Amino acid sequence: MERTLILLKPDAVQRGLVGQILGRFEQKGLKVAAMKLMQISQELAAKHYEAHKERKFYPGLVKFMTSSPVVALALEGIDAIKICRTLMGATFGADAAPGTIRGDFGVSRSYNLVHGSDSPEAAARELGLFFPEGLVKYDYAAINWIYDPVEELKK
Ligand code: 3AN
Repeated sequence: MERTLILLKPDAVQRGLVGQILGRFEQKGLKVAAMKLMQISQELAAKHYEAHKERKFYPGLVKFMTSSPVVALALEGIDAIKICRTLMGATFGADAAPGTIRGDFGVSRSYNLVHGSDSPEAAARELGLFFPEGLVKYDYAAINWIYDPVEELKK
């Protein structure tokens, strides 16, 4: 099982799209392994977007991400990182394909509704930043119907 950090950004929360966006991930078969509504501090935004520090859009990005609460999610599943990024769609709403979250809910280059880790290394780092307390351990009742227990869940 792979884990990924998903952020429902301030525009998703303020536009009342949290339920619909979370539903996209849930209905695909991803397990919610942690979830919280939170205000991102300047320090956390700086750590999270460290790789973009020198980019022209960085100050605006940090301002946006700290302007209003986000919903932070840890999602779990086989190939969770790739699956989440496919569900999210291309970075900018205007380019994102219909059927994807960004393609269906937005048009903006800056307000793009959702963040998803882009590699296992990034996921581990970002999950540590947003969930230093750890994730929530529980058995996911649907798991044996989301995956073939014989072919996909064998230990
Ligand atoms: P993605 O979120 O699809 O992985 P990245 O990693 O290229 O996109 O960019 C990180 C974040 O920086 C994006 N979520 C986006 O909000 C923001 N960003 C990237 N390019 C721009 C830009 N030209 N103008 C404004 N924001 C940008």
